[in-house]
Amino acid sequence: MINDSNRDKTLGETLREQGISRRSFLKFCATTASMMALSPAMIPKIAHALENARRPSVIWLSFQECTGCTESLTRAHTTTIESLIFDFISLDYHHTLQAASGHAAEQARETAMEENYGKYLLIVDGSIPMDNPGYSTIAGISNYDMLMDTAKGAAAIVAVGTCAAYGGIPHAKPNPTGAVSVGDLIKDKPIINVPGCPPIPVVITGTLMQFLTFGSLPELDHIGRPKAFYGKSIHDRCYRRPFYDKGLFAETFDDEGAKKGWCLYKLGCKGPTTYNACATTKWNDGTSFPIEAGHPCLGCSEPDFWDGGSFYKALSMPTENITRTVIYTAAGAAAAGVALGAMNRHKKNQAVATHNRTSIDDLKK
Ligand code: FSX
Repeated sequence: MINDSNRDKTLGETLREQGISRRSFLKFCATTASMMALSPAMIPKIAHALENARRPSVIWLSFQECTGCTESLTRAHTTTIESLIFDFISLDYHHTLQAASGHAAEQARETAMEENYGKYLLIVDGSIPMDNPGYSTIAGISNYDMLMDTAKGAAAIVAVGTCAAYGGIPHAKPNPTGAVSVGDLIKDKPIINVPGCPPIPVVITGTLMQFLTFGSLPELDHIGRPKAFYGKSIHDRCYRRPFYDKGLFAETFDDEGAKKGWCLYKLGCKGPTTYNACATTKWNDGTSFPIEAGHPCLGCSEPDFWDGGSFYKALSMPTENITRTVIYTAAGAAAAGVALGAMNRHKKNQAVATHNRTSIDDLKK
Protein backbone atom coordinates (compact mmCIF):
# COMPACT_ATOMS: atom_id res chain seq x y z
CA MET A 1 0.00 0.00 0.00
CA ILE A 2 2.74 2.43 0.87
CA ASN A 3 4.33 3.15 -2.47
CA ASP A 4 6.93 5.88 -2.46
CA SER A 5 7.38 5.82 -6.25
CA ASN A 6 3.83 7.18 -6.57
CA ARG A 7 4.29 9.97 -4.04
CA ASP A 8 4.68 12.82 -6.54
CA LYS A 9 2.47 11.49 -9.33
CA THR A 10 -1.05 12.54 -10.05
CA LEU A 11 -3.78 9.93 -9.96
CA GLY A 12 -4.09 10.19 -13.76
CA GLU A 13 -0.42 9.26 -14.19
CA THR A 14 -0.70 6.41 -11.70
CA LEU A 15 -3.80 5.01 -13.40
CA ARG A 16 -2.20 5.08 -16.85
CA GLU A 17 0.87 3.28 -15.51
CA GLN A 18 -1.37 0.60 -14.02
CA GLY A 19 -2.98 0.07 -17.43
CA ILE A 20 -6.43 1.33 -16.39
CA SER A 21 -8.32 2.47 -19.48
CA ARG A 22 -9.96 5.87 -19.72
CA ARG A 23 -13.27 4.11 -20.25
CA SER A 24 -12.95 2.13 -16.98
CA PHE A 25 -11.94 5.24 -15.11
CA LEU A 26 -14.93 7.24 -16.41
CA LYS A 27 -17.23 4.36 -15.56
CA PHE A 28 -15.92 4.48 -12.01
CA CYS A 29 -16.44 8.27 -11.88
CA ALA A 30 -20.00 7.83 -13.20
CA THR A 31 -20.82 5.22 -10.55
CA THR A 32 -19.31 7.37 -7.84
CA ALA A 33 -21.27 10.43 -9.00
CA SER A 34 -24.43 8.36 -8.96
CA MET A 35 -23.80 7.10 -5.42
CA MET A 36 -23.03 10.59 -4.22
CA ALA A 37 -26.32 11.72 -5.74
CA LEU A 38 -24.48 14.13 -8.06
CA SER A 39 -25.80 14.87 -11.51
CA PRO A 40 -24.17 13.21 -14.56
CA ALA A 41 -22.91 16.69 -15.49
CA MET A 42 -20.44 16.34 -12.60
CA ILE A 43 -18.72 13.25 -14.08
CA PRO A 44 -16.15 15.18 -16.18
CA LYS A 45 -15.44 17.44 -13.20
CA ILE A 46 -14.86 14.46 -10.91
CA ALA A 47 -12.62 12.83 -13.52
CA HIS A 48 -10.64 16.03 -14.09
CA ALA A 49 -10.16 16.74 -10.39
CA LEU A 50 -9.13 13.17 -9.59
CA GLU A 51 -6.76 12.88 -12.53
CA ASN A 52 -4.90 16.01 -11.49
CA ALA A 53 -4.96 15.55 -7.73
CA ARG A 54 -1.73 14.69 -5.94
CA ARG A 55 -1.33 12.24 -3.14
CA PRO A 56 -2.51 13.50 0.22
CA SER A 57 -0.92 12.11 3.37
CA VAL A 58 -3.15 9.75 5.33
CA ILE A 59 -2.45 8.45 8.83
CA TRP A 60 -4.60 5.50 9.87
CA LEU A 61 -4.86 4.55 13.55
CA SER A 62 -6.48 1.32 14.77
CA PHE A 63 -7.64 1.01 18.37
CA GLN A 64 -10.14 -1.38 20.01
CA GLU A 65 -11.55 -3.32 17.06
CA CYS A 66 -11.49 -6.66 15.28
CA THR A 67 -9.65 -5.49 12.12
CA GLY A 68 -12.83 -6.19 10.16
CA CYS A 69 -12.81 -2.63 8.83
CA THR A 70 -9.36 -2.98 7.28
CA GLU A 71 -10.26 -6.49 6.14
CA SER A 72 -13.35 -5.07 4.42
CA LEU A 73 -11.29 -2.48 2.60
CA THR A 74 -8.57 -4.86 1.44
CA ARG A 75 -10.72 -7.91 0.68
CA ALA A 76 -10.58 -7.36 -3.06
CA HIS A 77 -8.70 -10.22 -4.70
CA THR A 78 -8.26 -8.40 -7.99
CA THR A 79 -6.90 -4.93 -8.65
CA THR A 80 -9.76 -2.48 -8.50
CA ILE A 81 -10.00 1.23 -9.03
CA GLU A 82 -10.74 1.48 -5.31
CA SER A 83 -7.42 -0.13 -4.46
CA LEU A 84 -5.71 2.23 -6.89
CA ILE A 85 -7.26 5.13 -5.05
CA PHE A 86 -5.48 3.75 -2.01
CA ASP A 87 -2.24 3.38 -3.97
CA PHE A 88 -2.77 6.98 -4.91
CA ILE A 89 -3.01 8.30 -1.38
CA SER A 90 0.16 8.34 0.69
CA LEU A 91 -0.79 5.93 3.45
CA ASP A 92 2.02 6.93 5.76
CA TYR A 93 1.01 4.94 8.81
CA HIS A 94 -1.30 1.96 9.27
CA HIS A 95 -0.72 -0.47 12.13
CA THR A 96 -1.89 -3.50 10.21
CA LEU A 97 -0.65 -2.80 6.70
CA GLN A 98 2.67 -1.06 7.15
CA ALA A 99 5.90 -2.97 6.64
CA ALA A 100 7.74 -0.94 9.27
CA SER A 101 7.66 -1.94 12.93
CA GLY A 102 8.85 -0.65 16.28
CA HIS A 103 10.61 2.70 16.36
CA ALA A 104 10.63 2.98 12.55
CA ALA A 105 6.83 2.75 12.47
CA GLU A 106 6.37 5.44 15.09
CA GLN A 107 8.95 7.57 13.30
CA ALA A 108 6.86 7.31 10.11
CA ARG A 109 3.83 8.68 11.97
CA GLU A 110 5.78 11.53 13.49
CA THR A 111 7.43 12.44 10.17
CA ALA A 112 4.12 12.41 8.31
CA MET A 113 2.58 14.65 10.96
CA GLU A 114 5.49 17.07 10.86
CA GLU A 115 5.75 17.29 7.06
CA ASN A 116 2.00 17.61 6.48
CA TYR A 117 0.88 19.47 9.58
CA GLY A 118 -2.61 20.85 9.12
CA LYS A 119 -3.12 18.97 5.83
CA TYR A 120 -3.16 15.24 6.47
CA LEU A 121 -6.27 13.14 6.74
CA LEU A 122 -6.57 11.07 9.90
CA ILE A 123 -8.52 7.82 9.62
CA VAL A 124 -9.40 6.00 12.84
CA ASP A 125 -10.96 2.59 13.32
CA GLY A 126 -11.79 1.15 16.71
CA SER A 127 -12.98 2.71 19.95
CA ILE A 128 -10.84 4.28 22.68
CA PRO A 129 -10.73 2.73 26.19
CA MET A 130 -11.04 5.38 28.90
CA ASP A 131 -11.38 3.29 32.08
CA ASN A 132 -7.75 2.26 31.98
CA PRO A 133 -5.48 3.60 29.21
CA GLY A 134 -3.34 0.48 29.61
CA TYR A 135 -6.11 -1.69 28.14
CA SER A 136 -4.88 -0.83 24.68
CA THR A 137 -1.49 0.69 23.87
CA ILE A 138 0.68 0.89 20.78
CA ALA A 139 4.44 1.38 21.15
CA GLY A 140 3.75 2.06 24.81
CA ILE A 141 1.41 4.93 23.91
CA SER A 142 -2.19 4.71 25.07
CA ASN A 143 -4.91 4.90 22.42
CA TYR A 144 -6.14 8.12 24.00
CA ASP A 145 -2.74 9.83 23.87
CA MET A 146 -2.06 8.66 20.31
CA LEU A 147 -5.45 9.90 19.10
CA MET A 148 -5.16 13.30 20.76
CA ASP A 149 -1.58 13.77 19.57
CA THR A 150 -2.28 12.75 15.96
CA ALA A 151 -5.57 14.65 15.71
CA LYS A 152 -3.87 17.97 16.48
CA GLY A 153 -2.43 18.45 12.97
CA ALA A 154 -5.18 16.72 10.98
CA ALA A 155 -7.26 18.61 8.40
CA ALA A 156 -10.16 16.25 9.08
CA ILE A 157 -10.84 12.90 10.72
CA VAL A 158 -12.71 9.94 9.25
CA ALA A 159 -14.05 7.53 11.89
CA VAL A 160 -14.24 4.25 10.00
CA GLY A 161 -16.48 1.53 11.44
CA THR A 162 -19.14 1.65 14.14
CA CYS A 163 -16.49 1.27 16.90
CA ALA A 164 -14.74 4.53 15.95
CA ALA A 165 -17.97 6.31 15.03
CA TYR A 166 -20.15 5.37 18.02
CA GLY A 167 -18.20 2.99 20.28
CA GLY A 168 -19.50 -0.17 18.57
CA ILE A 169 -19.19 -3.60 20.13
CA PRO A 170 -16.50 -2.59 22.69
CA HIS A 171 -18.98 0.04 23.92
CA ALA A 172 -21.77 -2.57 24.34
CA LYS A 173 -23.02 -3.23 27.88
CA PRO A 174 -21.30 -3.60 30.28
CA ASN A 175 -18.58 -1.75 28.36
CA PRO A 176 -15.72 -3.18 30.45
CA THR A 177 -13.05 -0.86 29.01
CA GLY A 178 -15.06 2.36 29.14
CA ALA A 179 -14.94 2.52 25.34
CA VAL A 180 -15.85 5.80 23.66
CA SER A 181 -15.98 7.04 20.08
CA VAL A 182 -13.68 9.50 18.30
CA GLY A 183 -16.43 12.12 18.37
CA ASP A 184 -16.74 11.76 22.16
CA LEU A 185 -13.16 13.01 22.50
CA ILE A 186 -12.43 15.32 19.57
CA LYS A 187 -14.55 18.45 19.41
CA ASP A 188 -12.43 20.89 17.39
CA LYS A 189 -11.98 19.03 14.07
CA PRO A 190 -14.37 18.03 11.31
CA ILE A 191 -15.27 14.35 11.79
CA ILE A 192 -16.92 12.13 9.20
CA ASN A 193 -18.48 8.95 10.58
CA VAL A 194 -18.45 5.95 8.24
CA PRO A 195 -20.17 3.30 10.38
CA GLY A 196 -20.93 -0.34 9.70
CA CYS A 197 -19.48 -3.39 11.38
CA PRO A 198 -17.64 -3.45 9.10
CA PRO A 199 -18.41 -0.56 6.72
CA ILE A 200 -18.95 -1.23 3.02
CA PRO A 201 -15.57 -0.80 1.24
CA VAL A 202 -16.96 1.36 -1.54
CA VAL A 203 -18.55 3.65 1.06
CA ILE A 204 -15.13 4.13 2.67
CA THR A 205 -13.48 4.87 -0.67
CA GLY A 206 -16.45 6.99 -1.83
CA THR A 207 -16.12 9.17 1.27
CA LEU A 208 -12.38 9.53 0.72
CA MET A 209 -12.99 10.38 -2.92
CA GLN A 210 -15.19 13.28 -1.93
CA PHE A 211 -12.27 14.67 0.07
CA LEU A 212 -9.75 13.96 -2.69
CA THR A 213 -11.95 15.27 -5.47
CA PHE A 214 -13.36 18.44 -4.03
CA GLY A 215 -11.12 18.99 -1.00
CA SER A 216 -14.28 19.29 1.05
CA LEU A 217 -16.30 17.18 3.41
CA PRO A 218 -19.49 15.49 2.24
CA GLU A 219 -22.86 16.59 3.53
CA LEU A 220 -23.50 14.76 6.80
CA ASP A 221 -26.64 13.60 8.59
CA HIS A 222 -27.50 14.32 12.23
CA ILE A 223 -25.06 11.67 13.49
CA GLY A 224 -22.18 12.62 11.22
CA ARG A 225 -22.63 10.16 8.34
CA PRO A 226 -22.34 11.13 4.65
CA LYS A 227 -25.91 11.53 3.43
CA ALA A 228 -25.00 10.18 0.01
CA PHE A 229 -24.52 6.71 1.47
CA TYR A 230 -26.54 6.81 4.69
CA GLY A 231 -29.40 9.05 3.57
CA LYS A 232 -31.97 6.31 3.13
CA SER A 233 -32.89 3.28 5.17
CA ILE A 234 -32.11 -0.29 4.18
CA HIS A 235 -35.89 -0.81 4.19
CA ASP A 236 -36.46 1.91 1.61
CA ARG A 237 -33.91 0.44 -0.79
CA CYS A 238 -34.53 -3.25 -0.12
CA TYR A 239 -35.54 -5.48 -3.01
CA ARG A 240 -37.91 -7.30 -0.58
CA ARG A 241 -39.79 -4.07 0.08
CA PRO A 242 -42.68 -4.92 -2.30
CA PHE A 243 -43.45 -7.97 -0.11
CA TYR A 244 -43.58 -5.75 2.94
CA ASP A 245 -45.97 -3.42 1.12
CA LYS A 246 -48.19 -6.39 0.29
CA GLY A 247 -48.04 -7.76 3.85
CA LEU A 248 -46.13 -10.89 2.82
CA PHE A 249 -43.75 -11.92 5.62
CA ALA A 250 -41.54 -14.89 6.45
CA GLU A 251 -42.64 -16.06 9.93
CA THR A 252 -39.83 -18.57 10.45
CA PHE A 253 -36.53 -19.20 8.70
CA ASP A 254 -37.81 -22.31 6.97
CA ASP A 255 -41.44 -21.58 6.11
CA GLU A 256 -42.85 -21.02 2.64
CA GLY A 257 -42.47 -17.24 2.98
CA ALA A 258 -38.75 -17.60 3.71
CA LYS A 259 -38.32 -19.89 0.75
CA LYS A 260 -40.14 -17.43 -1.47
CA GLY A 261 -37.98 -14.53 -0.33
CA TRP A 262 -40.69 -12.56 1.49
CA CYS A 263 -39.99 -9.68 3.87
CA LEU A 264 -37.90 -10.53 6.98
CA TYR A 265 -39.46 -7.85 9.20
CA LYS A 266 -41.12 -10.36 11.54
CA LEU A 267 -37.83 -12.24 11.93
CA GLY A 268 -36.24 -9.16 13.47
CA CYS A 269 -34.96 -7.25 10.44
CA LYS A 270 -33.71 -3.81 11.52
CA GLY A 271 -33.79 -2.46 7.96
CA PRO A 272 -36.53 0.10 8.74
CA THR A 273 -34.38 1.82 11.38
CA THR A 274 -30.98 1.32 9.74
CA TYR A 275 -29.42 3.80 7.36
CA ASN A 276 -26.75 2.41 5.04
CA ALA A 277 -26.14 1.50 1.40
CA CYS A 278 -26.00 -2.33 1.70
CA ALA A 279 -29.16 -2.82 -0.38
CA THR A 280 -27.71 -0.94 -3.35
CA THR A 281 -23.91 -1.27 -3.28
CA LYS A 282 -24.09 -4.76 -1.72
CA TRP A 283 -20.95 -6.67 -0.71
CA ASN A 284 -18.14 -8.63 -2.34
CA ASP A 285 -18.08 -6.58 -5.49
CA GLY A 286 -21.86 -6.29 -5.60
CA THR A 287 -22.60 -9.99 -5.15
CA SER A 288 -25.13 -9.91 -2.31
CA PHE A 289 -25.96 -8.55 1.16
CA PRO A 290 -27.30 -10.17 4.35
CA ILE A 291 -31.00 -9.75 3.53
CA GLU A 292 -30.46 -11.23 0.07
CA ALA A 293 -28.80 -14.20 1.79
CA GLY A 294 -31.96 -14.66 3.90
CA HIS A 295 -30.83 -13.06 7.17
CA PRO A 296 -32.40 -10.01 8.81
CA CYS A 297 -30.37 -6.79 8.94
CA LEU A 298 -28.71 -6.38 12.37
CA GLY A 299 -28.54 -2.59 12.12
CA CYS A 300 -24.75 -2.47 12.50
CA SER A 301 -24.36 1.08 11.22
CA GLU A 302 -26.53 2.52 14.02
CA PRO A 303 -25.30 3.63 17.47
CA ASP A 304 -25.80 0.99 20.20
CA PHE A 305 -26.98 -1.66 17.73
CA TRP A 306 -25.61 -4.41 19.98
CA ASP A 307 -27.73 -3.30 22.94
CA GLY A 308 -30.98 -2.85 21.04
CA GLY A 309 -32.52 -6.17 22.07
CA SER A 310 -32.61 -9.48 20.22
CA PHE A 311 -31.53 -9.46 16.59
CA TYR A 312 -34.42 -11.86 15.95
CA LYS A 313 -37.24 -9.94 17.63
CA ALA A 314 -39.42 -7.82 15.37
CA LEU A 315 -39.22 -4.06 15.83
CA SER A 316 -41.94 -2.86 18.16
CA MET A 317 -43.59 -0.42 15.78
CA PRO A 318 -46.66 -1.67 13.92
CA THR A 319 -45.76 -2.38 10.31
CA GLU A 320 -48.21 0.18 8.98
CA ASN A 321 -46.52 2.96 10.99
CA ILE A 322 -43.04 2.69 9.55
CA THR A 323 -42.14 5.96 7.90
CA ARG A 324 -41.74 5.58 4.21
CA THR A 325 -39.25 8.11 2.98
CA VAL A 326 -39.21 6.60 -0.47
CA ILE A 327 -42.07 5.11 -2.39
CA TYR A 328 -40.55 2.02 -3.84
CA THR A 329 -41.01 1.68 -7.55
CA ALA A 330 -39.70 -0.92 -9.89
CA ALA A 331 -38.27 1.91 -12.00
CA GLY A 332 -36.36 3.37 -9.05
CA ALA A 333 -34.93 0.02 -8.13
CA ALA A 334 -33.93 -0.63 -11.71
CA ALA A 335 -32.20 2.76 -12.01
CA ALA A 336 -30.18 2.15 -8.84
CA GLY A 337 -29.34 -1.31 -10.09
CA VAL A 338 -28.07 -0.02 -13.42
CA ALA A 339 -25.91 2.68 -11.81
CA LEU A 340 -24.38 0.42 -9.23
CA GLY A 341 -24.25 -2.59 -11.49
CA ALA A 342 -21.21 -1.02 -13.11
CA MET A 343 -19.26 -1.95 -10.01
CA ASN A 344 -20.42 -5.53 -9.90
CA ARG A 345 -17.83 -7.94 -11.15
CA HIS A 346 -19.49 -11.18 -10.21
CA LYS A 347 -22.62 -12.53 -11.74
CA LYS A 348 -25.26 -13.64 -9.33
CA ASN A 349 -25.60 -17.36 -9.17
CA GLN A 350 -28.47 -19.11 -10.78
CA ALA A 351 -30.05 -20.03 -7.46
CA VAL A 352 -30.56 -16.37 -6.55
CA ALA A 353 -32.00 -15.63 -9.97
CA THR A 354 -34.47 -18.49 -9.65
CA HIS A 355 -35.35 -17.39 -6.12
CA ASN A 356 -36.05 -13.84 -7.29
CA ARG A 357 -38.21 -15.02 -10.19
CA THR A 358 -40.35 -17.02 -7.75
CA SER A 359 -40.68 -13.94 -5.56
CA ILE A 360 -41.81 -11.76 -8.43
CA ASP A 361 -44.45 -14.33 -9.33
CA ASP A 362 -45.84 -13.98 -5.79
CA LEU A 363 -46.16 -10.25 -6.20
CA LYS A 364 -48.19 -10.63 -9.38
CA LYS A 365 -50.82 -12.72 -7.60
FE1 FSX B 1 -15.42 -2.29 14.91
FE2 FSX B 1 -13.48 -2.20 12.81
FE3 FSX B 1 -16.80 -3.95 13.64
FE4 FSX B 1 -14.47 -4.81 13.56
O1 FSX B 1 -11.87 -1.59 12.71
S1 FSX B 1 -16.87 -1.70 13.38
S2 FSX B 1 -15.61 -4.54 15.53
S3 FSX B 1 -15.91 -4.89 11.86
O2 FSX B 1 -13.01 -3.93 12.86
O3 FSX B 1 -13.94 -1.36 14.31
